[in-house]
Amino acid sequence: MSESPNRPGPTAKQWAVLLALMIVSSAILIAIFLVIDWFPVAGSNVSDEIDTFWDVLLIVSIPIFVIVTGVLLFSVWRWRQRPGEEELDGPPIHGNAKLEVIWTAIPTVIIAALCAYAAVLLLDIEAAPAKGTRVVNVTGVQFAWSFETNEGDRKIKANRLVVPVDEPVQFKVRSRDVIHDFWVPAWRLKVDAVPGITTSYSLTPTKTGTFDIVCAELCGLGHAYMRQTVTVLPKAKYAAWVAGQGKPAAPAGGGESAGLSAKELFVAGNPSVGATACGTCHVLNAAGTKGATGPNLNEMIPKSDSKAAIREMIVNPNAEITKGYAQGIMPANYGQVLSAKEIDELVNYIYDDVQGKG
Ligand code: HEC
Ligand SMILES: [Cu+2]
Repeated sequence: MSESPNRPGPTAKQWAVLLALMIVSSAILIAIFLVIDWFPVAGSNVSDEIDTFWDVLLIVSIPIFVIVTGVLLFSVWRWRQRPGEEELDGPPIHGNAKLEVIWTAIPTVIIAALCAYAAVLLLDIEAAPAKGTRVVNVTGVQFAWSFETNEGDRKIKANRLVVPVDEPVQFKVRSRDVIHDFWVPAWRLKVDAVPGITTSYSLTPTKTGTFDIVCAELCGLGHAYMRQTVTVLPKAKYAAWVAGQGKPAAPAGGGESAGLSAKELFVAGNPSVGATACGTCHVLNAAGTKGATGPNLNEMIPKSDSKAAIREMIVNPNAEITKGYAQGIMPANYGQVLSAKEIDELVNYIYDDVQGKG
């Protein structure tokens, strides 16, 4: 078989055009990508550093993409098969040592530099928190987060995360069941909640407002619903919130019965035993809750249902699934973590409201 002609590479003029095109398109692409608003508001002291890192990655990667694509397209055009060459074999080429050294060395330098930058950034973000930093214990359970913090002699437990602005916080993250991941996109950091160990990160919220908390690790059927919010308050408002929370920590040995009323349980649950608030997922008029993950209890429970039937739905949620909803979303642990009395009271509370006697 005969060979096709060995066509030389680009002429000086082609090089010039190619280079100009690459520079212009890199500049345009970088401009477009930097203008795009990739992230939610920057709400913590580390958000800006992380966003800058992202910008640097874009600025470095776009020219590489353009060079690779440019060389590829030029080669397809320059060394395409011409009419009459269908039967010819390509010219024998034995590689190009100089080229290979260059295309190995340059990426090595780029990757090493980016890794060094990332490592410095990571060390900075993961620096140990100063002594006395406020600690918030975060516990993940299918499919909700609960939070606990000490303010002086008060132990504050809540299904809501509230923190003051401009004060460092360390989050100690745990899980009661499977792996979850505690992520507040506005703060940029996330960490897995792994059963059996405590993971953590620290940051300083820098913006007041309400931001999403998202579970970032597929953790079961209700994973998509494992969303809550964090409220960052000005210091004075935070102090007022703390003052309005519960009573001083119960003396040790207080046991499981926190003596919560049915309404308290429905609205706020009992994070210390792992009981997720019913109201996160259910509408109940008496409780004034608006959760939409599970059925509206006022509308879905027939008036003919007995207390025993309602009790069964709470203790054994997967025995019978309400039409239109998936199994495995409603926590199945209430029978274990609530006392019989607490469940009785919850049943009466729901029953009365459904009957219109609430
Ligand atoms: C994470 C969300 C979630 C939480 C928290 C939750 N539920 Fe549910 N619940 C559901 C879903 C989803 C269903 C429908 C599927 C099923 O039947 O298991 C449901 C079904 C029910 C039903 C049956 C309703 C009907 O259609 O007849 C009752 C009653 C109920 N829940 C009560 C409660 C009570 C009381 C609590 C708190 C102690 C609670 N739920 C907590 C999600 C939740
Ligand atoms: Cu989760």
